[in-house]
Amino acid sequence: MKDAVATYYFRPKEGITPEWAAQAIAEEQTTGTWTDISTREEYVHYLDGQVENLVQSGTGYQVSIRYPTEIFEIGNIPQYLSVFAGNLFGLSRIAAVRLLDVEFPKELIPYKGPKFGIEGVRKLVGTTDRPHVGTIIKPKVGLNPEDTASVAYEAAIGGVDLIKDDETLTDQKFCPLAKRLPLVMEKLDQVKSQTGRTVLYAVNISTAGDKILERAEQAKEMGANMLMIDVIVCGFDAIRVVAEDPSINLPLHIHRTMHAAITRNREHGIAMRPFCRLVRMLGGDQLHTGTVSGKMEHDMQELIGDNRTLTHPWHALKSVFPVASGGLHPGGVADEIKTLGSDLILQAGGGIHGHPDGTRAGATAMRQAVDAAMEEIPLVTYAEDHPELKRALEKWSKT
Ligand code: CAP
Ligand code: MG
Repeated sequence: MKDAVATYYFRPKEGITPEWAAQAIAEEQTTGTWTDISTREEYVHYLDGQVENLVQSGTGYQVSIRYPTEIFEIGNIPQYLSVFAGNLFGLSRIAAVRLLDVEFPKELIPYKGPKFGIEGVRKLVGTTDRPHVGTIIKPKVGLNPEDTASVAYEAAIGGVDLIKDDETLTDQKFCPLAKRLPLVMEKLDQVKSQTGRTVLYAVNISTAGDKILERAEQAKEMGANMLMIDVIVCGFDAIRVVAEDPSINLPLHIHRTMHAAITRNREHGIAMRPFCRLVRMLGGDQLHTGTVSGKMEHDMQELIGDNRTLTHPWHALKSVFPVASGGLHPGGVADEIKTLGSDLILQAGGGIHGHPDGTRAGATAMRQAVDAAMEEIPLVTYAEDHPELKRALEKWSKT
């Protein structure tokens, strides 16, 4: 494949033909504008966008726009986004437009992708095929470093594979990163010596563009074994900058706070799919894509396709671990695995720390739910001789 091909859903306003609207998008994003211009010289036309496969789709239309590779500055993600996902969203004669996916030619991916990927993260934790269980320390802000570390210990000893900061916790006064990180790592070392298990801690290094590398380096020096970046608020290049630094060499957990402002509307904005591709090419090792059963809005088919985009072969880049998170609890685990498969991280904040018997029991209940699902035993049956799971199901569900 030589060119990049972006697929859009769109709905023109009344009186506007789909052909006109599709052409307007192609021109706005490449060599044209709203009117004829005398400066569009003949030699410029090799950069024109081409309209392809215009078809009806629901109450609107779907179209592919072929963008010549030469229009891109190789390796400049902000520039890529300006082409696929720039002015077109504001064109007033088009009522709604949503970028659904982008096919990238190899030439536009001058990146190494994930350093660890699913296999590498599994190797660190010591698993082969079961889903990983993660937790977000809750409350998301407010705990001091000592209590954060205690909660991390309880979750780790209870059985989680991954602990992460929440998106709004970075380096505030009440819980400075330089205090929190060593204390959490100390607890995880303790868990390692007690159980032999390695538990990852994704410390949130999200910050201003000119500071993120420094923060990643500090975290590495302080013993971090995983880093978390919030990709939409930090910008996609934040992943690249950290992933490409040879001195860091840590797996990257990619959270996506604010994505729903862009992805949620089924008619307008950008679907999660292109973001999955960008995160994979830029070097994220695990990425939130949503849950089947949880609290956040989702489209099931899009979710399944997003997870495939992360896990199926693509341009020889390592796969990315999809993270199911948001309102998840042990009662939902079987459905998640059934629909999304076992190359999955099941992450629960409230669903672990809200367990009637506390964090440790909550973590154990999540692991028990995973074991039950992997053995294809109904949760309620498994819960009969697994008290932590039983208590969780009593609180949240009996499925
Ligand atoms: C989950 C979470 C995550 C969401 C984000 C939260 O906590 O920490 O940020 O999962 O959603 O703050 O809601 P709970 P997504 O387990 O307590 O719900 O992964 O879809 O971006
Ligand atoms: Mg959160």
